[in-house]
Parts: sequence; C-alpha cells; structure tokens
Amino acid sequence: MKTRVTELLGIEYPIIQGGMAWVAEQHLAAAVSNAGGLGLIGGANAPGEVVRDMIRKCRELTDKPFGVNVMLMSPYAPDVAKVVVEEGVKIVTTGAGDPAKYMNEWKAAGIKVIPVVASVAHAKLMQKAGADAVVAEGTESGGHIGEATTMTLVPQVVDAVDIPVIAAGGIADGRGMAAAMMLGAEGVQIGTRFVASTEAQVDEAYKNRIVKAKDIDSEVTGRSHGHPVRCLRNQMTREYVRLEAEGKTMEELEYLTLGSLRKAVQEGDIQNGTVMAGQIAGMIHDIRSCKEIVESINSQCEALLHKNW
Ligand code: TUI
Repeated sequence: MKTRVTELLGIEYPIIQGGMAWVAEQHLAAAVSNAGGLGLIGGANAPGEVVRDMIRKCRELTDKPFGVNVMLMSPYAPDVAKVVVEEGVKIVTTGAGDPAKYMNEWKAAGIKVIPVVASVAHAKLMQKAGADAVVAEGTESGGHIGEATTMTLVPQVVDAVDIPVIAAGGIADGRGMAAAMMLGAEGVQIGTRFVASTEAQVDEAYKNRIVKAKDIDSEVTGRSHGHPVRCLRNQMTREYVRLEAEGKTMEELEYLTLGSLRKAVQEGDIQNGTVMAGQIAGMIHDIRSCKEIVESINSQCEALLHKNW
C-alpha cells in the first residue's frame, strides 16, 4: 500500500507506532520499524540526555527509519527539541501542545514534522506552520486526549488540509485501518495494540490487563481539570473520579497520579498505577510480535479495501 505517508517517511506500510510515555523506548520502536512500519521513541517527560541515549540505542537495533515524539507539556521539551536536531533524527511527531516555536529549527534541519492534533483548527495552523503531515487523534486514544471521535475528526481534518492525514484512536486491526483509509487518512497511528506486543518493555501485568480488558473498562480522569487522560479503570481511577466529582483540584489529587504511569509500566502495579490504554483495548486478546501485528493489520486492511461489496 503506497500513500503519501509511506513516501514521506520511506516506510513499507503506512502504520506508525504511537510515541507512548514510558512504553515507546528503543526496543519497541526498532521492532516496529524492522517490521516495515514507523517506530517512535517517546520523549514523554524524560530529560534530553535520556532521549539521546534511546535514539543511539535504537540506531543499533535498526537501520530503518524511526522517529521521536516530543511531548510538549514536558519541562524537558526544549531540551528534547534540540537533541533531535543534534542526533540527526529525520522524523518528529509532537503531542499535547503546539510545536510552532520549534518548527523553523526542525524544518531547517531537514526533519519531517508531524504534529498530533485533536481539532481542525490546530490541523490548519500546523499546515500553515510547515508541518509535513498531521496525526488526527480521536478521543478513543489512550493517554492525554481531545474531545472529537476518530470517526468525526479524521474526515473533517482531511477536508481542511492538503497535507497527508494519519488517523489515530481506536485502531488496532485491519478493519479499523481500512475504515480510517475510507475516511481519507493515508496512514494510521497505533498505540495500545503495540503495548500488548512481545517486544514492548512493559510489565506482563500491564499487557495482561489490556488482554483482559472489556469494552466498558475505559475511564477518563481529569476531565473537570481540563487534562483528560484515558486509561483502564482500577482502584486509582475509581478514587480519582470520586474525588474529582467532590470538587478536588488537580493539585489535591496529584498524590494519586505522580509517578503512577511508571508504577504500572515498570512495576506492574495495575491497581494503583495509571494503565493508559485506548478504548480499543477490549478488542485485543493476545500478545503478539510487532511483525505479526504490522503484517496482519496491513493484509487485513488491503483485503477489505479490495473486497467487492
Ligand atoms: O499527547 C498525547 N497523548 C499523551 S501525552 C501523555 S504524557 C502525560 N502523562 C500524564 C498526564 C498527561 C500527559 C500521555 N498521552 N496525544 C497527542 C495529543 N495531543 N492529543 C491531544 C493533543 C493536543 C491537545 C491540545 C494537541 C494540541 C493541543 O492544543 C494545541 C494548542 O494550541 O496548544
């Protein structure tokens, strides 16, 4: 399947791995890139030097293209923005904010810049600022989310910009990918399905929580604070949502979320930790290699798009 996204990124399949905090490190990124998709290293809240180290280690694991996601709410975002230039990274995606102030420096360095957007207005701004493509991320996604669904956001962004659109949120198999392509997307970004992969350096308890998740297990914390985060329901989210309804502020509830993603990803504490995952977790029933995931999604998608209805 050739699209402007495969051409732009020099990849075989238009499948991009999400730049997930604490999850998207060099082993996962290299595995997705080696499978013919685009692996991403997630800068998340890590200092620039930690990201530099992950980039160098990823180069040892793959000679295929890979990228870095710069999480713009991070206090280290300005450092990470410099590190990607110094390390000669060719592809950068951004999340959780507006990357406009880095755009000129990145473009001058020959970096392909792909901001993640959650609205048409932001997509248009990004095109004007020189973005090479955008990821239109629906509210089905795990982690920090916007309001619009993938089904409604993708076609509206496709109509609003000329650059290629990559769909994200709620996609974990070839059916979801085919649907996204029918909405006008030229590629997909996938997160949760890659967490439940053999190569993800994530505690088995976290992976198994995704495998066991049901359709209604998804919860959003922080809506009333203007910082909605989607994860799987557990003891922590129940407590958070209860206290949030009582009017507790984000600062008052920080004791529940400080370091909580690391707790879940690295220690496997899926009751007190934050188990970020998208709404599609309920459809994921097994842990598979990145190669199997990428190839099965692509082949199922191609078969569906060629079907004579
Ligand atoms: O960034 C994400 N997802 C994330 S970041 C993250 S790290 C984190 N950890 C704990 C609490 C909060 C965050 C976990 N998941 N997705 C991309 C994304 N970007 N979704 C929505 C947006 C977005 C939202 C508002 C992009 C831009 C924006 O406003 C634009 C502006 O003008 O500021």
